[in-house]
Amino acid sequence: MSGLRVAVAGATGAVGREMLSILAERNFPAAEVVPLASERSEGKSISYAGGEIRVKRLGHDSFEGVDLALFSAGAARSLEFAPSAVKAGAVVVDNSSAYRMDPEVPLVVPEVNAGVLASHKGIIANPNCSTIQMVVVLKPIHERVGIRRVVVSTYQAVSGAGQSAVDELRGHVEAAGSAPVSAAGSASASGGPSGAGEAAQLIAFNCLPQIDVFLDEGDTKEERKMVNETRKILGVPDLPVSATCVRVPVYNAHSESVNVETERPLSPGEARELLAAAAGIEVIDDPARLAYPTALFASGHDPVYVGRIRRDSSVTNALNIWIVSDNLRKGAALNAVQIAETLIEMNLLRAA
Ligand code: 25A
Ligand code: L14
Repeated sequence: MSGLRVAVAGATGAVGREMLSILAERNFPAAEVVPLASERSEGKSISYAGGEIRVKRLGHDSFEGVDLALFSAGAARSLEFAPSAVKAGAVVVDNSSAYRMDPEVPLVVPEVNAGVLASHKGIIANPNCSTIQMVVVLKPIHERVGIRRVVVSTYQAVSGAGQSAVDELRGHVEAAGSAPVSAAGSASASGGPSGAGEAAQLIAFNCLPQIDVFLDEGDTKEERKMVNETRKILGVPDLPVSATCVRVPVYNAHSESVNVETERPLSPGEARELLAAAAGIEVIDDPARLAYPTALFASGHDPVYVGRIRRDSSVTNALNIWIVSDNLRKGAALNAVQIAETLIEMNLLRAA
């Protein structure tokens, strides 16, 4: 069998490594996988499908003969190199925020809006992880009863900020094992240890109400992304969405508390049935057995897990929902590979 030539830009990062393992695990029709990263990683071996492949340096000339390029090396690298990949004839699935709000670029979660892939012009954007797991749940509710407003608070794992942030949390936890960490003494005068440049305070044993940079109105960029991307994916440009994004000392998998106000009533029982039947969702919701999804449970798995579905009686039609998913998988690498699989099914990417 021939198969596709697939490049992974940022292959040595937290998301890039996950992309390689998901491609192998799902038997993606790849004849060859080319791992690309910075000069730091050039020449290193990286495991893929039980073997080892050699990392090459990402450059403008990396994409000759490449059919599909998965990018996860940050927005700056996507802006610089994705156009070269498209020029060379590749279809790009970009995991960064670089092109998401570009009206020419489809922003896709296959369970929600696969149809918009038909209009792609070479680049397809993979949404923000927190947005993906929320819209998978919002879509069936919106179709059934119409969504009037969404209020979400996130509990985001450090893996979202990359491998270095995971290493940093591990370092803090290990340091605390040998010497007590005091709340007052932990963050240094210079601002303390930092994650991917955004966390000026200790993340271990703490919750930081800041993900990405602050914007003019006091929102963070992560909060703004959740609002704008949710509207674009659901195709409701003026949908009222309010987000608060919080980093918590969890290694992997994001959790979210979501309040959904709807046009028409939807009982918790009906919502459970509706969501259990929806693609990509698993409902775990049995308070009598203390059954609800958690980050530790979701990490390493594909579904978007939903639980704690209950009525919010403070308004006429509203539900509270707890949503958990692996941010490196459905929130990033898995969704990107599913986009590629959907492109093949829709004959939008040269079939293998
Ligand atoms: O630059 P930005 O816009 O701030 O974005 C980069 C950040 O975004 C993360 C990414 O995670 C990084 O923290 N990221 C991107 N998309 C994401 C998403 N959807 C996302 N996080 C969550 N969800 P990362 O650090 O795990 O991965 C970075 C990958 O990008 C490659 N890369 C970086 N610069 C590059 C480049 N590739 C090509 N050209 C460039 N100029 C990077 O490759 C990695 O694959 P690498 O070779 O630089 O990384 C090798 C190892 O080195 C570690 N590392 C990272 N930073 C440093 C470092 N080591 C030493 N010093 C550093 N400053 C990495 O953890 C990796 O293991
Ligand atoms: O926009 O740090 O895809 O948890 C994904 C990871 C934003 C930040 C994105 C995190 C990034 C987020």
